[in-house]
Amino acid sequence: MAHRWTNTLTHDDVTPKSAYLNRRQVMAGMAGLGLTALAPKANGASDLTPTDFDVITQYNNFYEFGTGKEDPAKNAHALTTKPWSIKIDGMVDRPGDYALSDILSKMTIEERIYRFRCVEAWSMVVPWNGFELKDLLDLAGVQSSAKYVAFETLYRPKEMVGQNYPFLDWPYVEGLRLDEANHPLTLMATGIYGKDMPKQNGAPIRLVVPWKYGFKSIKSIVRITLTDKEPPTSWNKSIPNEYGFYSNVNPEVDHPRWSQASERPIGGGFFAKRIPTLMFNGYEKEVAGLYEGMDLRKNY
Ligand SMILES: Nc1nc2c(c(=O)[nH]1)N[C@H]1C(S)=C(S)[C@@H](COP(=O)(O)O)O[C@H]1N2
Ligand SMILES: [Mo]
Repeated sequence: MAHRWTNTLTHDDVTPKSAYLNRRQVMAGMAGLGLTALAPKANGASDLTPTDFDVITQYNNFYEFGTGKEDPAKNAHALTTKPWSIKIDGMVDRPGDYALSDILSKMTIEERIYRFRCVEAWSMVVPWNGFELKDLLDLAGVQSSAKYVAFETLYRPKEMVGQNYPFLDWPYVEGLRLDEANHPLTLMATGIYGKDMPKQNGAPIRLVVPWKYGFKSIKSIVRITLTDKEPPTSWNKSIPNEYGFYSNVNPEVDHPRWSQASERPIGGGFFAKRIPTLMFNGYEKEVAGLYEGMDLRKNY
Protein backbone atom coordinates (compact mmCIF):
# COMPACT_ATOMS: atom_id res chain seq x y z
CA MET A 1 0.00 0.00 0.00
CA ALA A 2 1.11 3.57 -0.56
CA HIS A 3 2.61 5.18 2.48
CA ARG A 4 1.38 8.68 3.04
CA TRP A 5 3.39 9.39 6.17
CA THR A 6 6.78 9.92 4.63
CA ASN A 7 7.12 13.32 6.31
CA THR A 8 9.33 13.02 9.38
CA LEU A 9 7.65 14.05 12.59
CA THR A 10 9.33 14.40 15.93
CA HIS A 11 8.17 15.71 19.25
CA ASP A 12 8.96 19.13 17.75
CA ASP A 13 6.81 18.91 14.64
CA VAL A 14 3.22 17.81 14.71
CA THR A 15 1.71 19.42 11.64
CA PRO A 16 1.48 17.04 8.70
CA LYS A 17 1.27 18.52 5.21
CA SER A 18 -2.33 17.38 4.88
CA ALA A 19 -3.26 19.70 7.75
CA TYR A 20 -2.50 22.66 5.52
CA LEU A 21 -5.33 21.71 3.17
CA ASN A 22 -8.61 23.27 4.17
CA ARG A 23 -11.85 21.37 3.92
CA ARG A 24 -12.86 22.95 0.60
CA GLN A 25 -9.53 22.01 -0.97
CA VAL A 26 -9.95 18.49 0.34
CA MET A 27 -13.47 18.11 -1.04
CA ALA A 28 -12.44 19.67 -4.36
CA GLY A 29 -9.47 17.35 -4.54
CA MET A 30 -11.60 14.31 -3.87
CA ALA A 31 -14.26 15.25 -6.43
CA GLY A 32 -11.78 16.44 -9.03
CA LEU A 33 -9.55 13.39 -8.81
CA GLY A 34 -12.29 10.87 -8.20
CA LEU A 35 -10.53 9.83 -5.03
CA THR A 36 -13.48 8.58 -3.06
CA ALA A 37 -11.51 5.40 -2.36
CA LEU A 38 -9.11 7.53 -0.33
CA ALA A 39 -11.87 8.92 1.89
CA PRO A 40 -11.04 8.42 5.55
CA LYS A 41 -11.96 5.12 7.09
CA ALA A 42 -14.42 5.37 9.92
CA ASN A 43 -12.05 6.02 12.78
CA GLY A 44 -13.78 8.21 15.34
CA ALA A 45 -12.56 8.23 18.91
CA SER A 46 -15.27 5.72 19.81
CA ASP A 47 -14.33 3.43 16.92
CA LEU A 48 -11.97 0.68 17.99
CA THR A 49 -11.27 -0.66 14.52
CA PRO A 50 -7.60 -1.68 14.71
CA THR A 51 -5.13 0.32 12.64
CA ASP A 52 -3.51 -1.76 9.86
CA PHE A 53 -0.54 -3.94 10.89
CA ASP A 54 1.63 -2.25 8.23
CA VAL A 55 0.91 1.15 9.68
CA ILE A 56 1.54 0.12 13.31
CA THR A 57 4.88 -1.38 12.29
CA GLN A 58 6.11 1.33 9.89
CA TYR A 59 5.22 4.56 11.68
CA ASN A 60 7.05 4.37 15.01
CA ASN A 61 8.73 6.35 17.73
CA PHE A 62 11.76 4.44 19.03
CA TYR A 63 14.62 6.91 19.27
CA GLU A 64 17.13 4.13 19.99
CA PHE A 65 16.81 3.44 16.25
CA GLY A 66 16.64 7.02 15.00
CA THR A 67 14.23 9.93 15.29
CA GLY A 68 12.39 9.50 11.96
CA LYS A 69 9.08 7.67 11.95
CA GLU A 70 10.44 5.14 9.45
CA ASP A 71 13.83 4.67 11.14
CA PRO A 72 12.74 1.99 13.65
CA ALA A 73 11.32 -0.23 10.89
CA LYS A 74 14.60 0.19 8.98
CA ASN A 75 17.06 -0.25 11.85
CA ALA A 76 15.48 -2.41 14.56
CA HIS A 77 16.33 -5.71 12.81
CA ALA A 78 19.79 -5.37 14.43
CA LEU A 79 18.32 -5.92 17.90
CA THR A 80 18.98 -9.32 19.53
CA THR A 81 15.98 -10.30 21.63
CA LYS A 82 16.95 -13.85 22.63
CA PRO A 83 17.85 -14.55 25.34
CA TRP A 84 16.03 -11.81 27.24
CA SER A 85 15.62 -11.23 30.92
CA ILE A 86 14.21 -8.52 33.15
CA LYS A 87 16.01 -7.52 36.32
CA ILE A 88 13.44 -6.82 39.01
CA ASP A 89 14.95 -5.10 42.03
CA GLY A 90 14.43 -2.50 44.74
CA MET A 91 11.58 -2.94 47.22
CA VAL A 92 10.59 -6.51 46.35
CA ASP A 93 10.71 -9.78 48.31
CA ARG A 94 12.19 -11.77 45.40
CA PRO A 95 14.65 -9.59 43.49
CA GLY A 96 16.54 -11.17 40.60
CA ASP A 97 17.02 -11.63 36.89
CA TYR A 98 13.80 -13.08 35.55
CA ALA A 99 14.20 -14.92 32.25
CA LEU A 100 11.44 -13.82 29.89
CA SER A 101 10.72 -17.47 29.03
CA ASP A 102 10.11 -18.21 32.74
CA ILE A 103 7.88 -15.18 33.10
CA LEU A 104 5.83 -16.15 30.04
CA SER A 105 5.38 -19.73 31.30
CA LYS A 106 3.48 -18.27 34.27
CA MET A 107 1.34 -15.74 32.39
CA THR A 108 -1.84 -15.99 30.36
CA ILE A 109 -1.56 -13.89 27.23
CA GLU A 110 -4.70 -11.93 26.36
CA GLU A 111 -5.64 -9.63 23.51
CA ARG A 112 -6.38 -6.01 24.43
CA ILE A 113 -7.53 -3.56 21.77
CA TYR A 114 -6.51 -0.12 23.04
CA ARG A 115 -6.52 3.41 21.71
CA PHE A 116 -2.93 4.71 21.55
CA ARG A 117 -2.37 8.49 21.67
CA CYS A 118 1.06 10.02 21.13
CA VAL A 119 1.81 13.39 22.73
CA GLU A 120 2.52 14.60 19.16
CA ALA A 121 -1.28 14.49 18.57
CA TRP A 122 -1.50 11.41 16.36
CA SER A 123 -3.25 8.19 17.30
CA MET A 124 -3.80 4.55 16.40
CA VAL A 125 -5.86 1.62 17.64
CA VAL A 126 -3.62 -1.33 18.48
CA PRO A 127 -4.59 -4.97 19.15
CA TRP A 128 -1.94 -5.82 21.74
CA ASN A 129 -1.17 -9.22 23.22
CA GLY A 130 0.16 -9.35 26.73
CA PHE A 131 -0.48 -9.74 30.44
CA GLU A 132 -1.19 -7.35 33.28
CA LEU A 133 1.88 -5.69 34.81
CA LYS A 134 0.37 -6.42 38.23
CA ASP A 135 0.82 -10.16 37.66
CA LEU A 136 4.55 -9.63 37.07
CA LEU A 137 4.89 -7.38 40.13
CA ASP A 138 3.13 -10.07 42.18
CA LEU A 139 5.72 -12.62 41.02
CA ALA A 140 8.45 -10.46 42.54
CA GLY A 141 6.44 -9.59 45.67
CA VAL A 142 6.13 -5.82 46.09
CA GLN A 143 6.98 -4.62 49.60
CA SER A 144 4.65 -2.25 51.45
CA SER A 145 7.25 0.56 51.41
CA ALA A 146 7.15 0.76 47.58
CA LYS A 147 5.24 3.66 46.02
CA TYR A 148 6.57 3.84 42.43
CA VAL A 149 7.76 1.57 39.65
CA ALA A 150 10.75 2.55 37.50
CA PHE A 151 11.39 1.00 34.07
CA GLU A 152 14.51 0.89 31.92
CA THR A 153 15.07 0.04 28.25
CA LEU A 154 18.04 -1.98 27.01
CA TYR A 155 21.27 -0.01 26.51
CA ARG A 156 23.19 -1.62 23.63
CA PRO A 157 24.57 1.01 21.25
CA LYS A 158 26.13 -1.64 18.97
CA GLU A 159 22.61 -2.79 18.07
CA MET A 160 20.64 0.38 18.80
CA VAL A 161 22.17 2.83 16.37
CA GLY A 162 20.40 5.88 17.82
CA GLN A 163 22.11 5.35 21.17
CA ASN A 164 25.32 6.59 19.54
CA TYR A 165 23.69 10.04 19.36
CA PRO A 166 22.50 12.21 22.25
CA PHE A 167 18.82 12.38 21.20
CA LEU A 168 17.97 11.48 24.78
CA ASP A 169 19.94 10.57 27.88
CA TRP A 170 20.30 6.77 27.43
CA PRO A 171 19.02 4.36 28.54
CA TYR A 172 15.39 5.41 28.09
CA VAL A 173 13.66 5.36 31.48
CA GLU A 174 10.04 5.69 32.56
CA GLY A 175 7.97 5.37 35.69
CA LEU A 176 4.51 4.93 37.15
CA ARG A 177 2.96 5.38 40.54
CA LEU A 178 2.37 1.94 42.08
CA ASP A 179 -1.45 2.26 41.86
CA GLU A 180 -1.13 3.12 38.15
CA ALA A 181 1.17 0.14 37.65
CA ASN A 182 -1.29 -2.18 39.40
CA HIS A 183 -4.28 -0.93 37.40
CA PRO A 184 -5.86 -3.74 35.33
CA LEU A 185 -5.54 -1.68 32.10
CA THR A 186 -1.73 -1.49 32.47
CA LEU A 187 -0.26 -4.08 30.17
CA MET A 188 3.09 -5.75 29.56
CA ALA A 189 2.73 -6.32 25.83
CA THR A 190 4.49 -9.18 24.04
CA GLY A 191 2.89 -8.86 20.63
CA ILE A 192 0.43 -7.25 18.24
CA TYR A 193 -2.13 -8.92 15.97
CA GLY A 194 -1.33 -12.27 17.61
CA LYS A 195 2.31 -12.15 16.44
CA ASP A 196 5.46 -11.69 18.54
CA MET A 197 6.20 -8.03 19.18
CA PRO A 198 7.89 -6.54 16.10
CA LYS A 199 11.31 -5.15 17.02
CA GLN A 200 10.33 -1.61 16.02
CA ASN A 201 7.39 -1.78 18.43
CA GLY A 202 9.52 -2.72 21.44
CA ALA A 203 10.42 -6.41 21.25
CA PRO A 204 10.33 -8.62 23.10
CA ILE A 205 8.31 -6.90 25.82
CA ARG A 206 7.12 -3.34 26.44
CA LEU A 207 4.76 -1.40 28.64
CA VAL A 208 1.36 -0.13 27.43
CA VAL A 209 -0.50 2.45 29.53
CA PRO A 210 -3.45 3.40 27.31
CA TRP A 211 -4.67 6.48 29.21
CA LYS A 212 -1.24 8.19 29.08
CA TYR A 213 0.68 9.75 26.20
CA GLY A 214 2.59 7.16 24.20
CA PHE A 215 6.04 8.02 25.54
CA LYS A 216 5.08 6.50 28.92
CA SER A 217 4.75 3.13 27.15
CA ILE A 218 8.46 2.25 27.34
CA LYS A 219 9.81 -0.37 24.94
CA SER A 220 12.25 -3.31 25.19
CA ILE A 221 12.30 -3.37 28.99
CA VAL A 222 15.29 -4.92 30.82
CA ARG A 223 14.81 -3.58 34.34
CA ILE A 224 11.94 -2.85 36.71
CA THR A 225 12.73 -1.23 40.07
CA LEU A 226 10.30 -0.74 42.96
CA THR A 227 11.06 2.46 44.86
CA ASP A 228 9.55 4.95 47.30
CA LYS A 229 10.60 8.02 45.25
CA GLU A 230 9.17 9.34 42.00
CA PRO A 231 11.62 8.00 39.40
CA PRO A 232 13.21 10.16 36.67
CA THR A 233 11.65 9.79 33.20
CA SER A 234 13.40 10.38 29.88
CA TRP A 235 11.22 13.06 28.28
CA ASN A 236 10.82 14.92 31.56
CA LYS A 237 14.61 15.01 31.97
CA SER A 238 14.95 16.25 28.40
CA ILE A 239 12.26 19.03 28.39
CA PRO A 240 10.71 19.25 31.89
CA ASN A 241 8.23 22.06 31.18
CA GLU A 242 6.72 20.11 28.26
CA TYR A 243 6.62 16.54 29.56
CA GLY A 244 5.58 15.75 33.12
CA PHE A 245 5.71 12.59 35.16
CA TYR A 246 1.97 11.91 34.84
CA SER A 247 1.38 12.70 31.14
CA ASN A 248 -2.23 11.61 31.24
CA VAL A 249 -4.02 12.22 27.95
CA ASN A 250 -5.98 15.43 28.54
CA PRO A 251 -7.66 17.45 25.76
CA GLU A 252 -7.99 20.43 28.12
CA VAL A 253 -4.30 20.83 28.91
CA ASP A 254 -2.38 21.86 25.81
CA HIS A 255 1.25 21.10 25.14
CA PRO A 256 3.16 24.42 25.36
CA ARG A 257 3.67 24.27 21.57
CA TRP A 258 0.42 22.73 20.29
CA SER A 259 -3.18 21.88 21.13
CA GLN A 260 -4.05 18.51 22.61
CA ALA A 261 -7.79 18.93 21.91
CA SER A 262 -7.76 16.73 18.81
CA GLU A 263 -5.64 14.08 17.13
CA ARG A 264 -4.83 12.71 13.71
CA PRO A 265 -5.57 9.01 13.23
CA ILE A 266 -2.65 7.41 11.41
CA GLY A 267 -3.51 5.10 8.54
CA GLY A 268 -6.93 6.59 7.86
CA GLY A 269 -5.79 7.83 4.47
CA PHE A 270 -4.45 11.11 3.18
CA PHE A 271 -7.75 12.88 3.83
CA ALA A 272 -8.32 11.53 7.32
CA LYS A 273 -9.95 14.10 9.53
CA ARG A 274 -8.72 14.95 12.98
CA ILE A 275 -10.89 13.52 15.73
CA PRO A 276 -11.50 14.92 19.20
CA THR A 277 -9.17 13.68 21.91
CA LEU A 278 -10.95 12.09 24.85
CA MET A 279 -10.17 12.66 28.55
CA PHE A 280 -7.75 9.96 29.69
CA ASN A 281 -7.83 8.78 26.05
CA GLY A 282 -11.34 7.39 26.57
CA TYR A 283 -10.53 5.47 29.75
CA GLU A 284 -11.90 8.08 32.16
CA LYS A 285 -14.45 5.76 33.76
CA GLU A 286 -11.71 3.26 34.58
CA VAL A 287 -8.91 5.56 35.77
CA ALA A 288 -10.30 8.94 36.92
CA GLY A 289 -10.41 7.62 40.50
CA LEU A 290 -6.61 7.35 40.53
CA TYR A 291 -6.36 11.15 40.30
CA GLU A 292 -9.18 12.31 42.56
CA GLY A 293 -8.36 15.66 44.13
CA MET A 294 -5.25 16.15 41.98
CA ASP A 295 -4.75 19.30 39.90
CA LEU A 296 -4.21 17.78 36.45
CA ARG A 297 -2.89 21.08 35.10
CA LYS A 298 -0.12 21.16 37.69
CA ASN A 299 0.48 17.44 37.50
CA TYR A 300 0.75 17.34 33.69
N1 LIG B 1 12.62 2.84 24.75
C1 LIG B 1 11.76 3.66 24.12
N2 LIG B 1 10.45 3.52 24.36
C2 LIG B 1 9.55 4.34 23.73
C3 LIG B 1 10.00 5.35 22.85
C4 LIG B 1 11.41 5.45 22.61
O1 LIG B 1 11.89 6.31 21.85
N3 LIG B 1 12.25 4.58 23.26
N4 LIG B 1 9.09 6.19 22.23
C5 LIG B 1 7.80 6.37 22.93
C6 LIG B 1 6.83 7.11 22.14
S1 LIG B 1 7.05 8.79 22.03
C7 LIG B 1 5.73 6.52 21.59
S2 LIG B 1 4.52 7.44 20.83
C8 LIG B 1 5.59 5.04 21.58
C9 LIG B 1 5.45 4.56 20.15
O2 LIG B 1 5.12 3.20 20.12
P1 LIG B 1 4.91 2.49 18.71
O3 LIG B 1 6.07 2.82 17.84
O4 LIG B 1 4.79 1.04 19.01
O5 LIG B 1 3.62 3.06 18.16
O6 LIG B 1 6.68 4.38 22.20
C10 LIG B 1 7.20 5.02 23.35
N5 LIG B 1 8.22 4.16 23.96
MO1 LIG C 1 4.99 9.64 21.44
